[in-house]
Amino acid sequence: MGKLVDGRWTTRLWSRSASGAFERSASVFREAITADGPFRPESGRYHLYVSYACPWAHRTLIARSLLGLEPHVGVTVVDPFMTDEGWHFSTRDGCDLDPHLGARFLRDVYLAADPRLTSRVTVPVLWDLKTGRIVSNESAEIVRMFDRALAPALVGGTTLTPLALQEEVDALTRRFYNRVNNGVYRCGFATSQGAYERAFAELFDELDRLDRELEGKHWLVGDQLTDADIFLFTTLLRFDPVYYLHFKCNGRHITEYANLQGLLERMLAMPEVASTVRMDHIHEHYHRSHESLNPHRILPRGPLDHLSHPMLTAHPTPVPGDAEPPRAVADTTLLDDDAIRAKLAEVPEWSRDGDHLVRELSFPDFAQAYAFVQHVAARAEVLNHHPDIELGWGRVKLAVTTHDSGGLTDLDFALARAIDAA
Ligand SMILES: N[C@@H](CCC(=O)N[C@@H](CS)C(=O)NCC(=O)O)C(=O)O
Repeated sequence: MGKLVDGRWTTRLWSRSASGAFERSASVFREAITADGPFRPESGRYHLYVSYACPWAHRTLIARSLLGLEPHVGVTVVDPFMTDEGWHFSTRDGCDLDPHLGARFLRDVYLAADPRLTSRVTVPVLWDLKTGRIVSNESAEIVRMFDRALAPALVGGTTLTPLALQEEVDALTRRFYNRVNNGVYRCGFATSQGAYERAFAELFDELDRLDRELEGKHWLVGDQLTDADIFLFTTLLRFDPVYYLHFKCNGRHITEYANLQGLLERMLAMPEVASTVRMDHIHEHYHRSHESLNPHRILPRGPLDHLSHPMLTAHPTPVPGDAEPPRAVADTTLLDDDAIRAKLAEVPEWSRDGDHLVRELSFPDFAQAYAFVQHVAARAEVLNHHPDIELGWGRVKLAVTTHDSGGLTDLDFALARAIDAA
């Protein structure tokens, strides 16, 4: 797994905590959509980058779906296999190419927001097409701003967490966050027996308690579905097929908890929720991406084959990004062919930097830099070979990077020439 350090992608091994406990880093983008701005509620202005595999990103997909925000917020789904390059875009089933920045990797979206960023590159990301900034990469806060600001302005009607229940919901989700949602990761990524035992005990204490508290009730707080149910659901869903084995959470299955299993089934019975579930992405992501836990990337078979679970086959899983993607703020017509040629002529040569051919261009504003990137991405599409593109506020860095261990190939030079001839 890698991260960005001062704008550069690095995959060196990170030091472990002295106790062997898994420590999750805090999300760095923490702004919000609010009626008085600067991120105002507007249809088509915001875009979610998610993985179907990720329980945190899944929260935002469910909120978007339940609140009726699909026509207003576009979605791009990354490939479930997170490699050493981090999350990437692909055309595999259920995945999307990046429609806005033409990025190859999710890290390029982060770098477009801040070229000198130091951060992990996580999903979900709420991207603002208007300013080219990341509003937030913190799932709980994205769900809350959808519920409090975006849906009331654009849809009306449904509320996930009514104000009267907010305090209770927040206290409960805070209580089970570290013990359950993050608790499964604390079990899975512990690097000492003691840290694992502590995480394991807290996880099952909390699951026992939640199961008791759900006795005779449909929902965790009040008599309606709230954020609390969504936040618990995305962990429950992954528990038996993945966490039980892969993260060593083998105290009990969720199917052994009558009330937790009831909540899981109640949520899956809602078409708005079932349509956000891709068990194949979940299964693949965890078992293939965590090399330290499963070095040979073997996908475990059963006995619980959740890929054909009856609850899910009853609800086919359409791609929630089916809604027409919102138009980007920058329009390619902002730069015509002459302008593109003039721009390339400003820095006429590619410079060679190890295994890269590099070209850095500056622009008066983000919109023009963005339009240029779209143009180049369209050229690259024709060649089915993509340059690395770093998009900054008024800056674009193109790098043609070889994927051949023998160094730059004819294909790389052809791509550079094709961009020149754009
Ligand atoms: N605090 C974040 C956590 C998001 C998160 O950790 N996402 C994981 C996927 S499940 C990720 O993208 N990990 C990549 C990494 O840490 O490098 C949130 O709740 O939104």
